[in-house]
Amino acid sequence: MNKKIKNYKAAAGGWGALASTTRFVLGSKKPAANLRNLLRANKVKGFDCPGCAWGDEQGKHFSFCENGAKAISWEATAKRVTPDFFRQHPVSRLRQQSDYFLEYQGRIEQPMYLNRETDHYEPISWDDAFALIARHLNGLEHPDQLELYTSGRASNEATYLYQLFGRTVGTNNFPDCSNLCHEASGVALNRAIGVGKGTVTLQDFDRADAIFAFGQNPGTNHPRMLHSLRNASRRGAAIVTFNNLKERGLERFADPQSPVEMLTPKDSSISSLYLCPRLGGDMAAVRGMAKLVLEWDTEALKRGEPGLLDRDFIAEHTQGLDGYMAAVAATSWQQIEKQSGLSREQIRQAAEVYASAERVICTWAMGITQHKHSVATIREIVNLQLLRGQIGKPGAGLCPVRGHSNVQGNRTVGINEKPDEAFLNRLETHFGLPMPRRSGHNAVAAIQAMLEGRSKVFIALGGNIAAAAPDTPVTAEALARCELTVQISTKLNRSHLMAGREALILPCLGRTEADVRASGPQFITVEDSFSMVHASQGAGKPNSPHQRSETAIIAGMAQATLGSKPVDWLALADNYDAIRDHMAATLPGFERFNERLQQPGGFYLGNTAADHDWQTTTGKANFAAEPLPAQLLPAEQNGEPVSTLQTLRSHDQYNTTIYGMDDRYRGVYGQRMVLFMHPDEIDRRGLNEGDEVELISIWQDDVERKVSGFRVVAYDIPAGNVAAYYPETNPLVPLHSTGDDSHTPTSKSVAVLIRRQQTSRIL
Ligand SMILES: Nc1nc2c(c(=O)[nH]1)N[C@H]1C(S)=C(S)[C@@H](COP(=O)(O)OP(=O)(O)OC[C@H]3O[C@@H](n4cnc5c(=O)[nH]c(N)nc54)[C@H](O)[C@@H]3O)O[C@H]1N2
Ligand SMILES: Nc1nc2c(c(=O)[nH]1)N[C@H]1C(S)=C(S)[C@@H](COP(=O)(O)OP(=O)(O)OC[C@H]3O[C@@H](n4cnc5c(=O)[nH]c(N)nc54)[C@H](O)[C@@H]3O)O[C@H]1N2
Ligand SMILES: [Mo]
Repeated sequence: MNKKIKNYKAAAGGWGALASTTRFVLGSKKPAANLRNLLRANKVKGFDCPGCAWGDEQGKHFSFCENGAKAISWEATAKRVTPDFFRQHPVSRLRQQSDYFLEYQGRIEQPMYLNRETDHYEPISWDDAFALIARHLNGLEHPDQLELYTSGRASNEATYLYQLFGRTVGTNNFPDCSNLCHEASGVALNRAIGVGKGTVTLQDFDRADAIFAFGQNPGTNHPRMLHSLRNASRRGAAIVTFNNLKERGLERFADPQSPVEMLTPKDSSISSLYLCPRLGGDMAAVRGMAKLVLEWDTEALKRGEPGLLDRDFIAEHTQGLDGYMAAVAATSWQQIEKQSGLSREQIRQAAEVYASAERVICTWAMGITQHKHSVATIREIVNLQLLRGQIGKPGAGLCPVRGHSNVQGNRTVGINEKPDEAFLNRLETHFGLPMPRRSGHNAVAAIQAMLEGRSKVFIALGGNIAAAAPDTPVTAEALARCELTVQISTKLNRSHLMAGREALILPCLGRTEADVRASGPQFITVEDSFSMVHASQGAGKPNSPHQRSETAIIAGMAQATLGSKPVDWLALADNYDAIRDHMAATLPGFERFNERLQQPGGFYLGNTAADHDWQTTTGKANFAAEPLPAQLLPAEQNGEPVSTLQTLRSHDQYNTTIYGMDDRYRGVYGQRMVLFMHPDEIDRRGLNEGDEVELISIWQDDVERKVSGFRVVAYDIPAGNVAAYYPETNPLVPLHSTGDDSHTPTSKSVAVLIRRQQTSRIL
């Protein structure tokens, strides 16, 4: 593979994206079928793109993007991982292969059981696999010894059945990928506005005067968002970006689906103001904006002009403004500038845009949610929006941009380790069974419980926890200590190799494939970042007749373990309408579910905060009055400089799935083991571009966390901050370095020492 670093000059999207899409479709071994598939993505009668959770613009000609095309082509491959493959490759040898190699082998064809004596996975029948699971579950001393992990691609129907299965067994242990992702958004928004979701719809982007995008890389991770941003910027709306790095997609974009933009040299610039705060500096930056807005408000009032605050909104809908104003007054400019890494002048420019806009949307993703003070940072963004009543009016609001395509839906239908009382009561009444009341485990707590032997069986509905979770060797040890690990998966991954004493891989259908059950072809439903619930139906021919739908697999496990308590599980798996009837009876907002799905484009679940119905403890929207963190990470340890590392995604990956070795927009080709660093910092450390370094993270324990073989790349990033790809850097993230109240690993602020690689000479 040709490794190189070469500045990418074009806009995001454009011909580069079209060329890359074509390459992926042609390389998928099923080009004709995949082209048909792409044309069905995100259409009213098609499937929901498994790429991301951005909403669909109805009526658009094509509704996929380059990275959606990769996700679709990657899933719909003709390649298979057969029993023969496993006969040829012992597990210990597979462990030495890269994540790219593992997933590249294709779709898992049959259920497989790990034989520890031979170190090989061997085929097992579905019935025997379900019986093995039932034997383990029925042998547990306590239901809380079971962990049920979910990754956010699974459907509403599958996850609803999954939570009912877990709760009937008797546990609320539902660790899920969102614990590693947007948990802080849910916690902060619930406390502030009484609902853990974004308040805007896709149409609001057409009406906003200003959009503030914090800590996210839409060019790679939600490319369809660029269409909304591009349209907004063309209308003259201001787009203000806060990003630790200069990301191409936030600078310039050419729409690969627009003939005019493709054929003329004109591409759209996206951000009218682009600020690069230090990692974790956003709370300080937003505090600075609020400080100016409050100051300008006072001055305006003194001059006898109308103030800047929306006083009617504040009086009617909020509480806690005085406390917040005191917290702002107590925060000095010196502290704001130091922590944000931005000057007062830069913050003033952002505040001016904010203060002069009638309608403002704030969006954010992992650059905000994966820090120690993420909940406080999101509360600060809400504070700012409350000052001018920017919630619950057209063109304004809060928009956490979700990750996995159905992660929001999973939460809505009951994947929650701390379910609310009302939901449990409804389940009890409807199913006539007591539901467990003990709080369950989130992802970090589940790993700790497995490590200590308190949890014994781990079942995963998708995902790849071995690679996605922090502290890789610790997570591997936790899985190894389980009596049984079960992975319901499409493709081979690291988690299959980091298995428990007994282990199963259960191969499932993907979103793009036809799912035909006894009552005929089935569809499933998903919810996007804008609370739109809609149907999704695949049409592709399944890759193997042995694979089953996720719903059928869950029903099989449940029936073997529980019999028909409290439902005939197998009958539900034969007709998903019947599952939706149970959902309609137990989930608020899902009344007449089957009927409402007939509407083209699905239906809106609603958002109480957008209706100014504040379901908080105070019955109002709450200002938070927290001080800024006393300090972020230290700048040195024992005289050695310490950098703050963010772990992020390249353009050619989907979380732990590596599609290729390029990160086109950042100019990286043929490699992933790179460390982005400011040129001055490279000099100061006596390094050169291209040098190999090792990274050692600093944490309160004595464990050495180290990764090596990273090449230094000069990049436009604040000095003292560095960036490298996930999951290669996950061994550096300490399991217990988590966000306050969110318990999310601090993957965007890891304290690291950077040392020139010690090359061992073997003579
Ligand atoms: N193609 C593709 N699409 C995806 C995914 C994928 O892996 N590939 N993953 C999906 C999932 S699960 C998720 S959660 C989303 C993730 O979407 P993103 O949140 O965009 O993902 P990251 O790559 O982690 O990028 C973090 C961004 O925040 C910036 N950043 C980091 N720390 C800070 C900070 O402290 N302050 C500020 N202001 N900026 C900061 C980084 O420079 C980077 O641009 O994407 C989803 N969509
Ligand atoms: N250091 C660091 N760590 C991180 C992050 C970070 O930014 N930095 N980001 C975190 C975030 S935001 C997230 S969301 C997590 C992601 O964590 P996960 O959701 O656990 O991981 P994925 O890589 O998305 O899972 C990929 C696997 O899912 C399976 N799969 C794919 N499609 C399907 C399907 O349709 N059904 C089923 N059953 N299985 C399927 C395939 O076998 C594939 O190998 O990682 C987190 N970890
Ligand atoms: Mo995520």
